[in-house]
Amino acid sequence: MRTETPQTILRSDYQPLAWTVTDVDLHFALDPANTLVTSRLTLKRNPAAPAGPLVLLGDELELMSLKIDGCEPAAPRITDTRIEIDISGDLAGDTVSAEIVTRIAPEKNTSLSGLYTSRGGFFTQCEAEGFRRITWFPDRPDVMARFTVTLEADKAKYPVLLSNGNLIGQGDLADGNTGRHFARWEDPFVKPSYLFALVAADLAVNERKIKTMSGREVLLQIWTEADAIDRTGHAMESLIRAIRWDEERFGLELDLERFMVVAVSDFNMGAMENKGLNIFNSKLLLATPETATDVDYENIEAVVAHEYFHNWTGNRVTCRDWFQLTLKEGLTVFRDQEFTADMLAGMVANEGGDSARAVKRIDDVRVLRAAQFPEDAGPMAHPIRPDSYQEINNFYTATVYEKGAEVIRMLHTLLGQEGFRNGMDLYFSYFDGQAVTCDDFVEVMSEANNGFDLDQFMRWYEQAGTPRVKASGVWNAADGSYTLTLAQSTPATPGQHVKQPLVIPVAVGLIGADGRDVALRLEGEAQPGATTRVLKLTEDAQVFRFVGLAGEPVPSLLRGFSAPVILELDEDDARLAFRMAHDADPCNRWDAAQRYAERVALALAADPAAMVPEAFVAAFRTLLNDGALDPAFRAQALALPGEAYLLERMLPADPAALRGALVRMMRALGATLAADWLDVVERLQLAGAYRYHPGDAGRRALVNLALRYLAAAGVGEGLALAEARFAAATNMTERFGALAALVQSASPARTAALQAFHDRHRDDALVLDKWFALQAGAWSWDAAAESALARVRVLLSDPSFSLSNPNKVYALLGTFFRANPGEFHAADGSGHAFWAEQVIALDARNPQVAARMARALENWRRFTPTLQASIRPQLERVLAAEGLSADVAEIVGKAVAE
Ligand code: 0A1
Ligand code: ZN
Repeated sequence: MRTETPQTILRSDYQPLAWTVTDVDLHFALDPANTLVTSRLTLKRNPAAPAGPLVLLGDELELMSLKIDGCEPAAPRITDTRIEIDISGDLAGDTVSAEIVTRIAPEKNTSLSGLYTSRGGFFTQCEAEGFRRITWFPDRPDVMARFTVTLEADKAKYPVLLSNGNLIGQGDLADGNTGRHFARWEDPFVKPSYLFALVAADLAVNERKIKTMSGREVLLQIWTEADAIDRTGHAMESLIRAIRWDEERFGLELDLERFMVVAVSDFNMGAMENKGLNIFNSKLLLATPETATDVDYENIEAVVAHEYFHNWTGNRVTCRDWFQLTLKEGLTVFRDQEFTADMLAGMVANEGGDSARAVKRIDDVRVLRAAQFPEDAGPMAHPIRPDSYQEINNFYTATVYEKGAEVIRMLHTLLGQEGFRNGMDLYFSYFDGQAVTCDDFVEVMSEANNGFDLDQFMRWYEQAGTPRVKASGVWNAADGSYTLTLAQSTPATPGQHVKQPLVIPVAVGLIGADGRDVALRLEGEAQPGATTRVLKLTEDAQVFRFVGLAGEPVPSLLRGFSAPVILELDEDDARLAFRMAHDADPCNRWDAAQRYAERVALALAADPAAMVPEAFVAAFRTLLNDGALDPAFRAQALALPGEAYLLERMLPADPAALRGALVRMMRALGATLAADWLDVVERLQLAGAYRYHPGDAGRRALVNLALRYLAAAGVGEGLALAEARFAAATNMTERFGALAALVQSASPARTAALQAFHDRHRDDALVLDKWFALQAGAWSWDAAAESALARVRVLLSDPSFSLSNPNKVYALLGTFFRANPGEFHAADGSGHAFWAEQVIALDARNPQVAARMARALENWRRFTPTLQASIRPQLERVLAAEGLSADVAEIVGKAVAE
């Protein structure tokens, strides 16, 4: 949809509709150029709303006919996007029927929202407002109806016809319709229109029957193009594990006779939880050891579980309006994070499993810091429940998802596992089949926990910005006490200048001089207790006094990352090194290494002549050689913090200077620790067939990291190992890890390796995405290296690249814009001009994808004045582009607003 002046929608404007829908009967005569959609609705006066007209919403639809109770309505008010019909009193009773015929052209739908074609099949994506691109409808999540769907299509081209729920009929069509067939589906559960889905395509199926906890037999199906059916095994196993986990942890059972998952190659997001018919971006569903890395395997398991978990948190209980999005997303991300932690820990249960759980938590924290913290510090900053939006598709954000999950995690921390579960049980008992709000959720959590006071906690839903917690400690040797002062503040964000104190659970430990945790005793307590405890910070500042200590402790704060805040704590290098070596909390141990690396990186960026401090390298060496530590943990702790996160910590942000610093650090750590890294490669090498297993994955990750450092430093033996490993690899994790090491180096072998990789996987779109991304993200390691922009431009015209395929765009342009700031922000401004050119080109096809790319420059005001001067005209150029979408207009408009 194109708009001239962006409209702002306010949360405070919510009104229930006067007419809602109870039953929907859809008929699709499918054809790529000319699909006819007949919709028969049963509409009901909504007793909870003031009287008003029947409202139907549409977007790019051709209305063929419209009848109310069998007749043309007298004076409908029709615009491009809205139909209003007054239902006269005598017609009305309390229900009316509507019959609406609409014509659409799925093959022309390049936005991938609504009904579209992909590789010759039909697919839908209706969240958030795609259903109105299929037919006229009160397309809002608070309208929950029962759907029956009939699909008709050419049988040879589209042998498989799927929709939500249960199959209740199928067959060939009679005379006049030769070659066409139909299928009829009925969904027994009420649902909002955003959960509607259909698929009509030539697909193969991998299916399994299992019994649910109550003993019902259910059919699980994974559908994909026939040549990829052998890649669906991991997704199927993941689905079964997710079903079992939800039964055990939350007592939630699959409620359908059949649960289907379909892979599609062209998809804007990761996957979609349509009722009984999940649709997945193929990159998050299909895997074999030969084509997918350990990280892909883990992501697939997490996303399969995420979409499955939505069946209860999202589908059975849904959102009243889109401002409540975090109600389903924050909660479901929390659930999938817990699921993954349990699965990983379960696979290494004989080693305790705790490290695997911590490694997962660190992954999640890394994502939050790299994606959500910058969002919260820029023009798009919003509370997890926003107050306004221009385009809802721009609010599927790290804040709503990841910070939203942190908010749920804090609730879980405050209420405990059992209290949280009781709250969930009560939530479903009250709200099953309804569309509700975040207040409803938090209230029910309180009610299930003896009225636990969560009033102040609600501010997490209201305030944007990442809170700062400043900690300071005073040791009193005379009485053996340690006084910890915690003070909180949240910076102003656009439109929200004054912030109130939040409820912040701060998990605390104190480490003794011997490196061991001491048992904690707060003033007034008779006995020392556990070694980690959660302090509740609710005021602007609070003092906590620990007593009975034998010596000055080293504080370890925010253990397990107990709240989504930035912890400010004055620690010198020696103390960071001490915590790197001893902190009993793996999250904080990792964080100590990150803080140390950050400090060094920012110092080197400020002074091009500075050297990497020896003490820093020594601290890394100690960690690297600590054989008692899980390799997966070591791989995380020894990886430098991400560039995006560091830029966020640098003011003014200077990507070129930071890149220079990181290059020096990689080289110093690679060269000085060369023998240690080589030793790691040798010792941790795995033999035997690939299996997806956290123990193996950790070893592969550490070996790949070792190769990265060695190659970056140009260590001959390391480069030779990378080449050998690349040639001999038997799985994608090892092959790609070795390739990445070579490409991220000055080695001349990188060109031939890239070519060999391309030749081997030339027909595999998903693997080629990795090939594109690797080149777009590569740094320049020697003066002779071609610029990343030059490479990206060449790759744009590679025959396997396409601007119409979101995965390709994310791999090539997304990686260049977001994961290669050192090159994207080249001093000559060439990257910025390229950005504007590409955003405008993309916007004409797919506004959602364009808006995601546009976001790469939203934090431009944090950059150096020179860069700002280069970026501003490009933002203005995009904003002035003719026919700019509401999606991009919102992002860029907010970025340039004073
Ligand atoms: N609800 C899905 C994500 C999703 C959101 C929007 C989409 O199209 C605009 C597609 C998918 C999830 O959380 O997995
Ligand atoms: Zn979701």
